[in-house]
Amino acid sequence: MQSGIRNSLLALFSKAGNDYVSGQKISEELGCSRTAVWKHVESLRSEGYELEAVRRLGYRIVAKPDKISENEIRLGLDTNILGREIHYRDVLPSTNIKALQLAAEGAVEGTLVVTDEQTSGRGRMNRTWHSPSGKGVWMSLILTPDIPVAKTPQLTLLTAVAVAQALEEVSSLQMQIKWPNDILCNGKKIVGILTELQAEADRVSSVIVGIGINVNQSQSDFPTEIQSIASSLSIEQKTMFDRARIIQTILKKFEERYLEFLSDGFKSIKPIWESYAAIQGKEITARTLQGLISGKSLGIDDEGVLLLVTKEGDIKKIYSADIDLRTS
Ligand code: BTX
Repeated sequence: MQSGIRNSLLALFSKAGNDYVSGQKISEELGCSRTAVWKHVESLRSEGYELEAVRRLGYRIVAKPDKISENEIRLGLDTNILGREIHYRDVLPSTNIKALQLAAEGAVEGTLVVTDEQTSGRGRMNRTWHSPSGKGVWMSLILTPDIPVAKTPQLTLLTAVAVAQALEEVSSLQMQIKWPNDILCNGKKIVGILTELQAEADRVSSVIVGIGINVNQSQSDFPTEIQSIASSLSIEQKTMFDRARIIQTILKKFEERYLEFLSDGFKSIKPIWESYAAIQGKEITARTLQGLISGKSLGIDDEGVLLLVTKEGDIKKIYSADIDLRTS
């Protein structure tokens, strides 16, 4: 089926929601014969759509394949900047690596790189991010904000806020953000964020925001070494989720927060971030490149830097670290 016809047909079903769309209506809207309508419906079925056909009423979609193609993401996407270019591949080594390459080639702001499976998914400091096929959202956004390099860590916090808001909307689960880049659900890691940068002098030329979300994994899908720290939306909510819808919701929330950030700066993000903060007032240890610093978290300052008060009463600013919650 031609992609134009396929998109129009899916748009018709999408508009109808749970209602049936008659064969007559489809043939009128698509400008094709009734026999062609039947062929198009069969072709959707072969892609994994389940369509119910009822005499005199018509057709309706009862189940969509859990696929993330460019079309699935575009259909129903409600944004102006984010996702105007979508680069989808079934398999990529890492969406961040691909996005860095596309950005260097001049990709437009808002370009989305997304894949079903990563073979070399990356975490911070060259750690591995487990990204199996068919189970998660592995995506990167290319942004070109006109901001100094020093402000880019704020984009990691902005991303965490937008993703937490989107996941709460689609799942009704409660999210928490562990500074700077983890999103937790019931104390387990559900999302990782990796922000990478291309800069000239002190100005940003592009920021790659990589987002990894565990969506439909069961506990045994995780490698043993992370089974006790990782979880997925599906494990927590005991249902499966539509990954294309998750991506659409993230792009929508992200665009809202990003436009606020560009016009008002980090102060528009800070209070929302604080409402999700998992470590506020808690005893923590920050593992920084310079060594361990322990104390009580005072939250973030107006620039998004983590503040910590040691037991000697010194206030330390933490720019980059892994955070451990202290139990003793
Ligand atoms: P991070 O360094 O904070 O976390 C990496 C650590 O998290 C690993 O060492 C491991 O312990 C644990 N881990 C690995 N995989 C998973 C998983 N699926 N769920 C929960 N915990 C896990 C976090 O780095 C940043 C991750 C960003 C991933 C996205 S995916 C799209 C984009 N492309 C890419 O290569 N990376 C980003």
